[in-house]
Amino acid sequence: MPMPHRTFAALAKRRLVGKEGRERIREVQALLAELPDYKNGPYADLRKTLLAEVEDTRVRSGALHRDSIAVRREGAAQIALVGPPNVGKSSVLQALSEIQIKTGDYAFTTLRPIPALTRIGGVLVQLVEIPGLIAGAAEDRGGGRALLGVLRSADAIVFCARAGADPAELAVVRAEVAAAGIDTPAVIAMTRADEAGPGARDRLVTAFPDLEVVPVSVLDEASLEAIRSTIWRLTGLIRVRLRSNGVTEDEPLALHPPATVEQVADSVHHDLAASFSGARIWGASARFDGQRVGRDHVVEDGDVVEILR
Ligand SMILES: Nc1nc2c(ncn2[C@@H]2O[C@H](COP(=O)(O)OP(=O)(O)OP(=O)(O)O)[C@@H](O)[C@H]2O)c(=O)[nH]1
Ligand SMILES: [Mg+2]
Repeated sequence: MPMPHRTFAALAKRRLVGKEGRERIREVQALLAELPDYKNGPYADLRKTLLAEVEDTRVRSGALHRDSIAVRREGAAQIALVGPPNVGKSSVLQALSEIQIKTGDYAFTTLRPIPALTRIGGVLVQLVEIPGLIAGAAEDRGGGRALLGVLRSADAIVFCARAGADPAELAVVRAEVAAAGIDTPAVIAMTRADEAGPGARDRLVTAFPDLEVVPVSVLDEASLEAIRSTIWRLTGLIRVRLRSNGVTEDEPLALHPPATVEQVADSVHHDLAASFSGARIWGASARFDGQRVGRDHVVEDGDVVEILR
């Protein structure tokens, strides 16, 4: 039985006293998450009031207006970390990158999408934590629409589910993502895997048979390496390295397959793509080392390409 709506309203009021800005929005979001999910009646009205409160607070504080939620794209691909509160999204983001962010053992530590760059096999990939997607997000509950807007531009999603948690928690989030019409490639990271009891992974596999489940613990470097490879596969990109004067560059180029030698040249410089005469190839797409190919030759992951001027 949920508590009577008047009691909830009084409690909400009490919890918001003296809070402003981020702190107030965090409290409102927590209240929204606790609010029974009635579509009509006093609880629905209360939800409207609370949602208006989020808007008002954002306008008042100026710091959290809609635009500030946007994430500038960087790197070769953008991968979103999405999941229920407190599953360890920020911790994974932090472990995979070099940024310092707030983590906490309570829900809604993160209020806005947080981007971080990570290098995978020499290529920069942008990870973005999407916080606070709760039931009703697709109808803008908890500011969900703006968050889903950020998610929409991601190339792939890593759904995060805490090891041992009820898979239904992630199912709620996934349903909101689906309701928003977002259907990008995805996997599930089973977070806090060091705390996993027996059968934790199997329960997730059973609940989400269509998605790969990868256990991750920020305390286990090998599991972080595994999620890195999984993320790379999710991007769908291939890596090629350039060679000139007999020297192969360390930093690979990332390309969307199928990619031709012309596209390789173009990603170096548009002028080069217009003027080059062909290429030499080493790697999977070459019949032999240093094979001479034309501009339409299709490269493969791991190839080394020497553009001939
Ligand atoms: N044992 C263990 N604890 C973890 C791991 N990852 C995160 N935690 C803990 O889980 C709690 C939540 O971590 P956060 O990274 O803040 O989780 P979040 O999903 O970003 O949370 P919100 O932003 O509030 O939604 C913190 O107390 C972390 O220390 C892990 O791999 N193992
Ligand atoms: Mg967080």
